[in-house]
Amino acid sequence: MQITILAGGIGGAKFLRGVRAAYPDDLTAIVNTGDDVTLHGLRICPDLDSVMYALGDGADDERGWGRKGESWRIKDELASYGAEPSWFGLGDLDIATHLVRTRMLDAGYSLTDVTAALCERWQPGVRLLPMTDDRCETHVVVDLDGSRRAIHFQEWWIKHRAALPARSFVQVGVDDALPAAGVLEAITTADVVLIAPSNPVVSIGTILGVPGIREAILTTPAPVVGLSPIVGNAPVRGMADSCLPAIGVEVSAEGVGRHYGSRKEGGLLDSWLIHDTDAASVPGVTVRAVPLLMTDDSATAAMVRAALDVAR
Ligand code: FO1
Repeated sequence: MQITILAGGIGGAKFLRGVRAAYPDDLTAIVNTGDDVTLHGLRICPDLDSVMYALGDGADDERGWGRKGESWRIKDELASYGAEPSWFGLGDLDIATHLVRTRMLDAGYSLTDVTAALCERWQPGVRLLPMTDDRCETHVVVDLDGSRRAIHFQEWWIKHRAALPARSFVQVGVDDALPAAGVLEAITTADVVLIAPSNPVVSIGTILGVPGIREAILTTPAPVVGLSPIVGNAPVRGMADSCLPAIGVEVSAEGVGRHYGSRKEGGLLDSWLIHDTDAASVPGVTVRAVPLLMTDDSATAAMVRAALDVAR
């Protein structure tokens, strides 16, 4: 069963562990790279790393990102030098990943090739594809110190804890970005396409902003099933509730489902899974209420089986 999954970072990583538990062969994840950032001369790809570490059993599940058994000696040393930014959590073990990635990128390898090389070690059991090999970093337009400006997503999310109201989101460079090799094919040749319960704006929305990807979703013969990242009126984790208002979408399973829209009307979805305590009507989309809390891999696997079931 060839399954292609659009995924972001923390939620996407948990979801992919469930997909792998339920259907271990022939999985391809198209991962958001809008969170990517260059800091201290290192190229950092948070969502690709969260997914790679989680599937490779190297992730700190509590923290949600970075490595288990991590230490922060280099981060502390950088702070002692006053080397900004000090707000970004650079772990010692994580730095090795960024050093290998940065060196390979500088040598001319694509992010796709770099990711494949890093996965040689981690053996995630899922093919990880960046949505694009081109830089398109999400920036957030905020009012700060009396002026309106665009700051990098990581600065908004980490330094400001997403507390500055987001006026809009801009993926700098996305209009010139090309889908990475294999991305469009993974969507159009899949048996099923799943949209992970990731942030609909800065993760899924960013992936869909890469020219060609939305069209591939619209035209693929595979059924497209989304899973709601919102339970009740709040995201299970992360900051979707700080993002959705910026694009005028209600923070609810129905709001996000309608935002994604039905493929019959040029949208993304054939089916939409919502949590069993929620209700939603999405014109042109089959809605199914099932338990959507990814409490462990078997709970997530059950969600995935429900998604495949509704896809049939
Ligand atoms: N998230 C934080 O809230 N604080 C951090 O200091 C932080 C550092 C960090 C370092 C590497 C990495 O791969 C992810 C990191 N994240 C951190 C998560 C990062 O902000 C991601 O973009 C989130 O997962 C949102 O997608």
